[in-house]
Parts: sequence; C-alpha cells; structure tokens
Amino acid sequence: MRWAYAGAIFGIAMAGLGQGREVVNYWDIGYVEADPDGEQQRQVIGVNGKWPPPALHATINDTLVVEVRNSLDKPTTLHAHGIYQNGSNYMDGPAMVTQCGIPAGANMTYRMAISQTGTYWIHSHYSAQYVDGIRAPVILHSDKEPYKYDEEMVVTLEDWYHDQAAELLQEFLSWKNPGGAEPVPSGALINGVGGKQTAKLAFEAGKTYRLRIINMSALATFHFSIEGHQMRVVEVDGVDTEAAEVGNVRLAAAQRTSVLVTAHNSTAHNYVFHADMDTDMFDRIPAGLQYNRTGLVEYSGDASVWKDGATDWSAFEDIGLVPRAKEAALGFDVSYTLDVYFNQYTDALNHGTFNNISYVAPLVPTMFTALSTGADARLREVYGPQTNAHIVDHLQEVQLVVNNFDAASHPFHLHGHHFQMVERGPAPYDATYNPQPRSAPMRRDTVMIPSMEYVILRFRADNPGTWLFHCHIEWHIEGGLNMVVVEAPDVMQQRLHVPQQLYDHCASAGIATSGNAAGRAGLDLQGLPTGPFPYPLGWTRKARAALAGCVVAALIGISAIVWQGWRGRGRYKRVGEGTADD
Ligand SMILES: *[C@@H]1O[C@H](CO)[C@@H](O)[C@H](O)[C@H]1NC(C)=O
Ligand SMILES: *[C@@H]1O[C@H](CO)[C@@H](O)[C@H](O)[C@H]1NC(C)=O
Ligand SMILES: *[C@@H]1O[C@H](CO)[C@@H](O)[C@H](O)[C@H]1NC(C)=O
Ligand SMILES: *[C@@H]1O[C@H](CO)[C@@H](O)[C@H](O)[C@H]1NC(C)=O
Ligand SMILES: *[C@@H]1O[C@H](CO)[C@@H](O)[C@H](O)[C@H]1NC(C)=O
Ligand SMILES: *[C@@H]1O[C@H](CO)[C@@H](O)[C@H](O)[C@H]1NC(C)=O
Ligand SMILES: *[C@@H]1O[C@H](CO)[C@@H](O)[C@H](O)[C@H]1NC(C)=O
Ligand SMILES: [Cu+2]
Repeated sequence: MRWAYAGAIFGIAMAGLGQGREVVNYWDIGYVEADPDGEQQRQVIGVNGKWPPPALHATINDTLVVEVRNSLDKPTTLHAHGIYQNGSNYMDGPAMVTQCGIPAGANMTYRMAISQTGTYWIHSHYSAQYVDGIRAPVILHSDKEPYKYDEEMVVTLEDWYHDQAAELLQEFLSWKNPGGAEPVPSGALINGVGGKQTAKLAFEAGKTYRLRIINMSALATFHFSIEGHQMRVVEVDGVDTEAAEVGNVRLAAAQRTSVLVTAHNSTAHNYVFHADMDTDMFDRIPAGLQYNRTGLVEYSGDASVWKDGATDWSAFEDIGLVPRAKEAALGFDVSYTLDVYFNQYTDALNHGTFNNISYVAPLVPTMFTALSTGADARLREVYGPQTNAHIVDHLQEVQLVVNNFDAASHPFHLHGHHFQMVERGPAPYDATYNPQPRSAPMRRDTVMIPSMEYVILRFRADNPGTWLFHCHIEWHIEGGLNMVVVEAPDVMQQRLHVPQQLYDHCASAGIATSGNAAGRAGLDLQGLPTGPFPYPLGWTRKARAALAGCVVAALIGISAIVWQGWRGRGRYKRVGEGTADD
C-alpha cells in the first residue's frame, strides 16, 4: 500500500511538471503459429511468442516506450499510427523515410512523448509485414474524458489472409496482374477471432460503454452496427467530437471511431452486432467468403438472441462531425494538388500514383537527406524524382487537394498531423470555385476519398520532419501510392537529434545516412534508380501487352544470372524495403 501510494504521489508530482510516467513495453517481434479463424493454421508475426500482439496503453503526457527486439529473419519497424512524434520524427517508423529497417537480430527503442488522447494503433511499416499480423491497438487515455461512460472495450476489425503477405504481394505486383486486382482476404476477424468462432462483447444491464473500434485492415472497409442499440460517435482518429447519433459507422483501413452505447436495463436478450466488409473493393468474391461477420452482445449466457435483422446502413459522413475543440478553418500559404491514378506502367505492373509518379524509396532514408544536405534540403530534387517530395516551410498553412480519379475509394493517411477536412466534392476540384470554408472543420488523420471525388485537407506545418502521405491500403502502398511531405528541413537540422541506434541499423545494412537520395553530394543522383514511367500517350492495351509479353519471353529464355541483373536494374524499392536483395 505504501508503495502504491508513493507511486501515485510520484506520478502526480511529475504530472505537475507537465511530464508523466514512462510506460515501458518489451516487444520481442517474432514468428508464431496461429489459427484465428479455425480454418488454417499459419505462420504469423507476433510479440513475445504470442498472437495477437497486446494493446498498448498510456496517458497523456506519458512517454510510451517500446523496446523492440527483432527476432525475425528480416528487418522490421514500428509506426504508431496517428501519433505526432513532435520533435522525434526518427521514431515514426516508415522504412527508408525515417529509418532503415531494424536488422534481423537487432534491437531498437521507440520513445514517444504522448501529447494526445484517443484511439490509435501501431503496426510494422516495413514492406507488407503488418498483413501478417504485426498490428495492435494503442489507447491513449485522458485524465478528463469529455463523456461519461462506465467501461470501455476495444473492438478490432481486420481482414485476414490465409497466405503469407510476401506471396500475396508477389502476385499483386506481377505482370500477370496488369489491372492491379488486390488480393481478396480469406475472411475477417473481430477482436482476433473469425471463422466459426463468435466474438462477444459482454454487456451489463444499464451500463454505458465506450467501444473503441479500430479498422486494422489491409484492404477491407467495414460497416459496424449493433441491432437494437443506438450508438453515439464521440471520437474519430483521436479527435473528440460532439456526440452524433448514428445507425452504423464506416471505417476504412486505419480509421478509428469511438461510440458510446448504453446497455438495456433488461438481461432478457442478447443482440447481434455486425461488421460487414464492403465488397466493392474486392475484385471477386470467392465462394464461401464470409464478408458479413456478426458477433454477440451478451447480457447473459442463456438469454435468447433478439433478432430483427434491422440494420441501419444509412450513409455515415465523417465530414459532418464537429470536433469538441473547435479550430477555425486554416487558410493556405501553399497548395499542392495530388491527382490519384492507377495505371499499368513501363515495368508492366499496375501502379498507384500521385501526379503520375509512382513512389520508389530512395537509397538514403529521406529524413537523413533532409538532415545532412544543408541548404540543399529545401530543394525538391535532392530527394530524387521518385519519392515525390513536397517541401513546406515551418509554420506555413498547407493545403492538399486530393483528386481521386481511380475507380475505387482510397483511405489517405498523413503522418505527423491531424488535418482539417475543409471541403469535398466531385473531382476534379476547380480552383476557381472558392468554397466558404466550414467554420469548425472536422479533423482526423485518415480520410476515405470515394472514387471521382476530391477532398481538401489543411494543416499547419508545426511539426518539423519528413512525413509520409499515402493510401493505407497495404497493397497500394506497395504499388507506389505514397509521397513525402518534407516539413521545415532547416528547423529539422536544428532540432532533431537522431539516436545512434538508427545510424547503426543503416550501417549494418550498408545504407548511407547522408547525402542526397543517391547518397551523393549536391544534385548528383547518379546510381539512383528511376522509373517506372507511364506508357507514352497513345500506347494501346495491345501494345502494352505485347511489351509485357516480350519482357516475359525474354526472361524465360535468359539465364538466371542475367535474370538477376535485369531484376537489379529494373527493380525499384518500395516503402519498407531496406536492401535490394532481401
Ligand atoms: C499534461 O500536461 C499539460 C501541459 O504541460 C497539463 O496542462 C496537463 O494537466 C497534463 N495532464 C496530465 C494528465 O498530466
Ligand atoms: C536485444 O535485447 C535483448 C533483450 O532485451 C538482449 O538480450 C539482446 O542482447 C539485445 N541484442 C542486441 C543485439 O543488442
Ligand atoms: C476497413 O477499411 C477497409 C479499407 O478501406 C474497408 O474496406 C473495410 O470495410 C473497413 N472495415 C471496417 C470494419 O470499417
Ligand atoms: C434504465 O433505467 C434507468 C433508471 O430507471 C432509466 O433512467 C433508463 O432510461 C433506462 N434505460 C433504458 C435503455 O431503458
Ligand atoms: C451483407 O451486408 C450488406 C450491408 O452491409 C447487405 O447489403 C448484404 O445484403 C449482406 N449480404 C449478405 C449475404 O448477408
Ligand atoms: C497522368 O495520367 C493520366 C492518366 O493516364 C492522364 O490523363 C494525365 O493527363 C496525366 N497527367 C499528367 C500531368 O501527365
Ligand atoms: C509540436 O510542438 C510545438 C511546441 O513545441 C507546438 O507548437 C506544435 O503545435 C506541435 N505540433 C504538433 C503537430 O503537435
Ligand atoms: Cu488505395
């Protein structure tokens, strides 16, 4: 008792200085076997010999520490999705943007000062690794929650694949898949269970629950609803909102929503809840795929299930929500328009692109280039033609106009910031149309943009660093739908002190930590791979098929050594890939 008391005093004393506790978690990341849907045992990536990885909890002003040991046979990294990393860009995690992968067998300490509250998640940002299961909730508690509730529960929704992500990726990025059809999941998991098992939420009569719903999908969007219960949205992506009554919530990959649900006073019935995957994104629906999952809100073990099947699928519009902490719409000192297209490129693969540039990782992580190139760091060219770097100055108000010209919806995520959703409408956005900005626009960190619509996003450049902006569908990240905001490189150079371990990881992988994207001085980018490029205008489908056919025929006839050579030349690195030969 004495110790607990002393601990509490200590905690309060520290909080008085504006500093919380240090919350240390040990994460030994390694392979484990799991069979969450009872349909197929497979190798997954877990933590401390278990899967799913445990949720992380911290309170505002704490320092959240994750001591990682990489027990995989390949590099890994962790990205705490939605956490600002203010002054600690190097803890953000995307490989080849802010760090090299943590080499197999090495360790890394992620230290994150927590200045936020709400519902977040953490996942590997190395290649398509998170699809293999290395993803977990991060719950950041407040000392003064704006809403009263009796208990909280985390509800994770994720699509699940029976095959290894590396194999799926190979099939996705293949000349045999010129249309870019994404791998269709084998099923969906609710709180880590699927197949014939039923996820249960235990409710007690009369209590009010906060459900923190997190979409940890690689591809699927979910619609969530509970039969016979009202839900009130009170948080999206860590931003507290005015309570909004809804029949269902829609969550695209990487989005989070908290809803308050008040339990009935009677325990006479249990109720069905729904988590339906939106099949619009699926190229095909394999026989037997259970895309509509249900679970049980359980009041009593022997109560009958109350069913009327009535679910409210009315549209859920996040842009109509109102944040509790209201901020006037920002203006903009700089505006970048980003046109989203998917097309087959000259390497015969289908690529996701912003302004017809498909992202290819540089040879030096972008943060190290920003830190080591002095005044040149303000030139877009030093980051190389394929990183799609966009430079913004310290404290500028920045506008991103994103036109989604693709046939599918995409959830876009900006690292390091919450952005305001200022406006949306049919694409393309017409700059002469100057809409009256919303008075207190909603903020979040991941926005779903439907096909042929635009969204205008604004944020203040108050967090010096290199921040990825990308579609959060894992297959599209790998297909190149990324770009980097290089925010205030001059201030980064003054303020960021990169821990030695990051340099060591790069050194052991043979990756340079200074110079331009090619690791050279000035604007000499010799050695940096370029392309793939769009096909020249006028190239017909047939001509492209013929070119792809030629490449393939040539490859089949050529020896393995030449194949390796071709692969080395034609290959480009994507986010998350450390070395050319992994
Ligand atoms: C967190 O720090 C801020 C400013 O330093 C302070 O106002 C707030 O009370 C602190 N909150 C907690 C829970 O310690
Ligand atoms: C990594 O950490 C583990 C345990 O925390 C330790 O046993 C091991 O020696 C460390 N490895 C390296 C390469 O520092
Ligand atoms: C999760 O996000 C994906 C991708 O946008 C989406 O297809 C899926 O329906 C979402 N799941 C939920 C439960 O919202
Ligand atoms: C449950 O009972 C309380 C107290 O009698 C009442 O205020 C509340 O409205 C009831 N809730 C429901 C959902 O009927
Ligand atoms: C799945 O749920 C959707 C609503 O999200 C509904 O329109 C559809 O009919 C359902 N399909 C099946 C097979 O239950
Ligand atoms: C980008 O590609 C699209 C689709 O192929 C094309 O319509 C557009 O004109 C291109 N934009 C630029 C700036 O080249
Ligand atoms: C980062 O911290 C500075 C103060 O040190 C603050 O002005 C700024 O708003 C913060 N930015 C974010 C995104 O948290
Ligand atoms: Cu996408």
